[in-house]
Amino acid sequence: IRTATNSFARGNYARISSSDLSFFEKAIGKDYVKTKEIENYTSDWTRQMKGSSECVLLPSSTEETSSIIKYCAEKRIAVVVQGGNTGLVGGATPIHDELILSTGRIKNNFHLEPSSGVLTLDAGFILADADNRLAEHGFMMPLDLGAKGSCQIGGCIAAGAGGIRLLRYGSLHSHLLGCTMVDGKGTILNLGGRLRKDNTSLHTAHLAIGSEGQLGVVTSVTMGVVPRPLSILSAMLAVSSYSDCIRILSLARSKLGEILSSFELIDGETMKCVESHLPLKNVFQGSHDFYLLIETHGSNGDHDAEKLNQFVEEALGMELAVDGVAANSENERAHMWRLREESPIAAAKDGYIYKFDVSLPLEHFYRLTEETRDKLKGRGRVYCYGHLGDGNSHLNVTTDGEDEELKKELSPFVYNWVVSHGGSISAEHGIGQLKRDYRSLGKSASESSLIRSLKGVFDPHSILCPYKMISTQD
Ligand code: S2G
Ligand code: ZN
Repeated sequence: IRTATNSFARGNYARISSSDLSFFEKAIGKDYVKTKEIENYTSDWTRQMKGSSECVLLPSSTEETSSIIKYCAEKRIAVVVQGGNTGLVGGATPIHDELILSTGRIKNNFHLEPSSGVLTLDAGFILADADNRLAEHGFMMPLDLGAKGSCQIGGCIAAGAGGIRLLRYGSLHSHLLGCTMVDGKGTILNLGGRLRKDNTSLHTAHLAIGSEGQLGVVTSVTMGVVPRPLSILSAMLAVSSYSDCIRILSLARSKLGEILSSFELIDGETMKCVESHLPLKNVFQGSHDFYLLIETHGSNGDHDAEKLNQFVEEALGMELAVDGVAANSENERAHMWRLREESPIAAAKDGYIYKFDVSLPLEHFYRLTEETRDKLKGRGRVYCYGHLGDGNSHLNVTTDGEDEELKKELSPFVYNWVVSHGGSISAEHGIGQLKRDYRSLGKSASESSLIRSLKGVFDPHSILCPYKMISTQD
């Protein structure tokens, strides 16, 4: 088994001096050069990853971002780019004392073309705020994730976020049309455009998706947004075996068809963890081995409700589900989603957490959880929730305190297991710092070399987000 060799030794980057600070203050204003009370920027939300940055910059525009990056390139100052800092792999968390450049203030421009449903917005817009503004015009953001209240659209693009609507609306690649990015030299790149169809060159804007700040700072995004569904319905099923969950997924695809929007799994251990750490109650009596949360998006509430109820009845009638309930109100629907979207919060309250986000062929999806439980034999608690419809498992392990031994064994075990079963070591969360040592697993040497060359083109001095997804050193 390949084990991790966390080589995060500090590179020979400049240390920030007082003259640097005065340059930044002149460039963006003294109030936006923060050197005090910056803990929320220097560590991730689980407080398990933390850097020693001395300074956070909050530029308000592409141009201010460009002047900062130009200066940092000349001075060889390392920069970590940060949006809402909701990431799960420490991609936006400094390793050493990298300067933090936050896009949180870049939110001046928000322009929707109602006829075409094309939206151009600055990177700092929070996903939920953008979605609320679209609602007034009958549109909706094509992605939704648990962190919607604090993640920023620029960060969603840079992280290649997936979320709970991907099954229905596709990945960000289905929606991104263009973006503005400041590269590692400070050059402002306007990539792509506003057209839904423009096949005249390389689709360069798509390099921004999942780039994790390695190529540049995304400061503006142009994307297609989707009609807000007139009817959004949810149901939950209690299921006693994983194989029945898969059968129910096939039933959902055939019976719900075009209105199927989400198909999420919460396993029995996770539901118990949710009930024990959060003021949330299961929707079913007693505990079951699996819970499925299904959502439909459609344009006719009666039609959709009939289809969804029929689907629930059939799943029960075919004895694939042992219990089932359709939400009868917005509150009931919201409660069902809280059980799923707050599973990560419950797991994080359960102890020191080792988080995974893997894609697996459906036949192996839950086997990984079972084999991890067998391997740990009670040394840790194992939870599984995720986007079953996308084959995306969020395996989480917790221990009462940080267990160095377990930490050394667990990632190599999980990632080698996943790759040997035809999966990906990161379905949607990215590589960041947490998975840095496994980033080449499953990648061809030619592709890894191309990626390093691209990094060299965009960031020749390797000042952007060093020590993480792409490193020209090794
Ligand atoms: C999810 C986000 C949080 C986590 O819940 O779908 O992508 O813990 C995750 O993995
Ligand atoms: Zn997820």
